[in-house]
Amino acid sequence: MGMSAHDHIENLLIMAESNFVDYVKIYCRSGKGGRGSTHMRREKYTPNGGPDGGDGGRGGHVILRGNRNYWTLLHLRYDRHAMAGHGESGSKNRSFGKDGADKIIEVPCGTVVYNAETGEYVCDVTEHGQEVILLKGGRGGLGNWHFKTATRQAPRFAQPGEPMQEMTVILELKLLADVGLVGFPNAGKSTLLSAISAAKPKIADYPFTTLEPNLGIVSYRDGQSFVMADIPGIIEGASEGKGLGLRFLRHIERNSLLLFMIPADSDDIRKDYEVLLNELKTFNPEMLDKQRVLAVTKSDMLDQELMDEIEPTLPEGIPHVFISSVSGLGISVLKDILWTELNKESNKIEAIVHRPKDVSRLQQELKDMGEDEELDYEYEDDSDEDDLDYEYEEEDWEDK
Ligand SMILES: Nc1nc2c(ncn2[C@@H]2O[C@H](COP(=O)(O)OP(=O)(O)OP(=O)(O)O)[C@@H](O)[C@H]2O)c(=O)[nH]1
Ligand SMILES: [Mg+2]
Repeated sequence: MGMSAHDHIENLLIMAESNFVDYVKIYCRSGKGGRGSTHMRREKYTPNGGPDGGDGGRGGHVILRGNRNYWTLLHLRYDRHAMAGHGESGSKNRSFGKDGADKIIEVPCGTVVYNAETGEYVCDVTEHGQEVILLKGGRGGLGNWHFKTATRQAPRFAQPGEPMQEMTVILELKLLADVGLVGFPNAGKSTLLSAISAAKPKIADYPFTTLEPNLGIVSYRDGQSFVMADIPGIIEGASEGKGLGLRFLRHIERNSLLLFMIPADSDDIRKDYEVLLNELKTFNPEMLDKQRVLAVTKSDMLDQELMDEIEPTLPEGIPHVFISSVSGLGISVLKDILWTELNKESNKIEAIVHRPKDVSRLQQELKDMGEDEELDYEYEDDSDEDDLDYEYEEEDWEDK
């Protein structure tokens, strides 16, 4: 049964609340360093025992860690303040203060971090287990005994801990796949993915069936495999924000190969190809550096004669194949082509430069995602006025 336009719009609205979270805004704060102690040793028979104040502990870092068990950023929606612990102050007997606890943020592989205020690229996490220190905890201050000199037997000062750092960041998920599917809505992208992988994306005869990206593992000969990403259809103007395309185009930024999919019943395959290409280029010119393959989909609708007629009109300089996910036509040839292209040395080096975000555009996207709330955090001043026998003086970090 078909779906009315109205139902369809409903569906698009539901998307805003979908579980596929590919943007999340969080406030991060590292821990400040504990300060050095200014303690003076005073024992019964050594009233002027000298300085014995220990060093402060390091403040906790805010660390991002790649975790292949996460596929979205959803879990972070409920944990928007990532705060590491403060280092504890040093104390007498040259005792070190305890280090503050690190705050580890588990993220899916393919997470890119931007500064929410400036839109600047900060870092990315691509590998399982990879750890990136997003914000460094402050170093602990040195205790007063470090500052004892021949002429200064009783330094009544110590170093303060280094301050904490804070930053509100946008985490963005860019799926990592080898092959990205590019096509207009209804081109048969999801059908292909379901035909050659175990993925079960929704398929239907109306546009924008796919509202969120799907990944599938395509097995090739001898136990080898590659990953294919099916994203929502792209329409003309997608790079300016039309349809769903823009939001998802970034998911194929990291694919090393793009499979263009244009149905056999298109009026002008070459023109459709140019439109798609142009959208990619407008979005990010580097997308054109990727290797491309063209599949003419739904070719079960064609006979050999028609294929021979269409063939010379296809765009030059790009491998093409007539396929049908329904009849199986051309599918193994397609896999051969994809495998060959993926393994070409020239296609392996895939270095997308993360450009800064256009902040105004980003704000709109965040608003659409419900990610535009203010996250500033008010924290209590928990500076610990502990066992100080003396007026506390600070030895600046710069001096050391
Ligand atoms: N005859 C024929 N129909 C196909 C073939 N592949 C897909 N279709 C049909 O084309 C329609 C669209 O297929 P989808 O796979 O949902 O298309 P899509 O490109 O994922 O579409 P969006 O998710 O909206 O972007 C469905 O009705 C499919 O059954 C094919 O090889 N032959
Ligand atoms: Mg689809």
